[in-house]
Amino acid sequence: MASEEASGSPHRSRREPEGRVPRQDKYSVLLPTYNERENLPLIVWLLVKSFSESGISYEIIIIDDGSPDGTRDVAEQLEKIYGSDKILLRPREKKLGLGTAYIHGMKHATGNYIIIMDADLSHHPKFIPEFIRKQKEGNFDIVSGTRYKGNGGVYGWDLKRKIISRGANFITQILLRPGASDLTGSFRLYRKEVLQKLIEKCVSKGYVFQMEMIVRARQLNYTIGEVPISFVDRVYGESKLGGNEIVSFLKGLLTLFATT
Ligand SMILES: Nc1nc2c(ncn2[C@@H]2O[C@H](COP(=O)(O)OP(=O)(O)OP(=O)(O)O)[C@@H](O)[C@H]2O)c(=O)[nH]1
Ligand SMILES: [Mg+2]
Repeated sequence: MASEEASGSPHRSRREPEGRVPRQDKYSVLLPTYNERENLPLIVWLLVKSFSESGISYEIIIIDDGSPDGTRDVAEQLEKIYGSDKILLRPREKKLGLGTAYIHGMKHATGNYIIIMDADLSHHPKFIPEFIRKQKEGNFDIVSGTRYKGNGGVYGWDLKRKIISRGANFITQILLRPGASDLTGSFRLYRKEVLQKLIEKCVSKGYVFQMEMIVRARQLNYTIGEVPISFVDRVYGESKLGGNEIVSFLKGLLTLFATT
């Protein structure tokens, strides 16, 4: 399928007038949350604004993993405010990790495109119309936000965190040559069937998961477009990046290097 598309078969959407999205395209946003009570109302408001201003059909699927801070109650309120066709709360009892949160969310998605992003306001919804434009422009299977190209960047991180992120990207570029500039980021748009295929193939959990998705995408000859994004460190809530994550990232990277 990917090769067909990559070979440039004429695509209906290319004939659409500038800025118009064909009626049948629908975008499902997967929003995993763990202790995001303060962030959730804002991110949802920004998403709704961004989609409605550009006349794009969408739904927002919130996958809350039993957050002790009451994120789920906030999500229920939002469902009431915006309507249960726009906000779909699909919670799980306990914290089961991000990888399976995406799988769970995708089961409920009715869109033909899936957008994955963090709920902590590090990823700004204003970039989504650009992702969509980019996808149409090159008929890409995946569009990945990148902090490491063009106007992309990172704000609010200390030097240590910047070095870790840059370092992880750099080592991976050298070892696996994946053909995308931001491998550890998680702000991306996928064709639904592409994401499904990739999730089936991916074995890793934790931080290395995002990177594996891109590496596998290359193997399967999926095409990847990139959009520069500015990434802002979370203001509310706690960061979960610790020494353990770094060690497991390196282990995962070496496993991928050895097995792909
Ligand atoms: N459903 C679910 N969501 C999670 C889980 N772990 C993290 N998240 C959410 O996934 C997104 C990314 O996690 P973050 O904690 O922001 O990870 P990060 O961006 O790498 O690190 P910091 O922003 O520095 O904490 C956020 O929206 C989290 O709330 C989980 O186990 N289950
Ligand atoms: Mg974050």
